[in-house]
Amino acid sequence: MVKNSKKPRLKLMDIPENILLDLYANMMKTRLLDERLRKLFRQGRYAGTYFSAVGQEATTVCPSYGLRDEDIIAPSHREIGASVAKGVPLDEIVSQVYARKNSPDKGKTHPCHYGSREKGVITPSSTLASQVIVGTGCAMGFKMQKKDNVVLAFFGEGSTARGGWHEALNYAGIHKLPIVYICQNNLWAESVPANLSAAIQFFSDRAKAYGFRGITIDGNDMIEVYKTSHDAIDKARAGKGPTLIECMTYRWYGHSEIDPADYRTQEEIDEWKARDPILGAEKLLMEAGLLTATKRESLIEQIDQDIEAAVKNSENEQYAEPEEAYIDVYSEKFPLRRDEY
Ligand SMILES: Cc1ncc(C[n+]2csc(CCOP(=O)(O)OP(=O)(O)O)c2C)c(N)n1
Repeated sequence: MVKNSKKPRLKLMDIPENILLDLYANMMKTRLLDERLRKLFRQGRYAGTYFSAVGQEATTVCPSYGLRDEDIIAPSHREIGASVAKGVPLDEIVSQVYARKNSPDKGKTHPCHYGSREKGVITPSSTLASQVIVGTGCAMGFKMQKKDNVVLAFFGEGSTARGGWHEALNYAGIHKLPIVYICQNNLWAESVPANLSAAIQFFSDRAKAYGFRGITIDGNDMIEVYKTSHDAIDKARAGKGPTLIECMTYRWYGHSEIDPADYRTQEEIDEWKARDPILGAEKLLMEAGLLTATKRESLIEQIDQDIEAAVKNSENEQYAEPEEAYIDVYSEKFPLRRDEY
């Protein structure tokens, strides 16, 4: 299933100890937050629905970790881990889900459309792959401004069937833009299996048509995702153009909390749960003597406390006034002239 996998050649110790532990801590924080937000939805504590990414933590946390604030993330709806690893405060993440006034979008869009101007995360729109187009535009902006910043654009395999997705990658290939495209192939686009989204086995093969490298990796392997994505980020930063990385992974729950996901078999779910990215990382770190059961427990305790504080703060916040719906929607300065960059 996993093509071009570099797994046997990767060594744990190629990555500094503090980074390994930070990656693990960010994955754990993402998991605990995600599970908590699922429960809160089921308790009726906020409206809409919730798109869980439990099971997919390595594919979002590892590429996003260590980016600069000025680098940009263009997420879709299943990238809570990208916001966590880019350093968006928990209060902002939770209040986005609760649609409260203190949320970066002030409650304009629906749960899981995380954004942050300060941390360089574009608030996604509901139209699939639209963030890939906007992200590609940002990469063109960096190139025009001669900045060595990069963009990470995230999407599911189902989104690669959209026309705009292809136009964006074609454009990035032609102009060798500083962007890394990360496909979270979780085998399903709502109830549509991957083989009904494309007639090819590897979605990374799509990069060939646009003149840059595509690679398929084990998206549940923290080390493999970190190494592959950061090699691609370094390449993009050095002006050597884009890369498409297909991460094979799996969402443990339904498309959203209102989906019972009865189109999947229990065997498939069990097989992927056994490949839990967090358990895999724990095993590696414990074997290397970097993590102990006690350290793990105190990490979980601290994260749980921080999550509870963020939930409490969001629940105490107000909703925005209806008139505020128009604020932050239109630019006051438009068009931006070249000499204003
Ligand atoms: C253009 C468009 N078509 C359909 C939808 C409804 N929709 C939202 S998420 C989704 C599935 C997306 O699948 P994929 O891109 O594989 O991402 P995943 O949900 O698996 O993470 C669909 C069909 C939409 N938001 N936009």
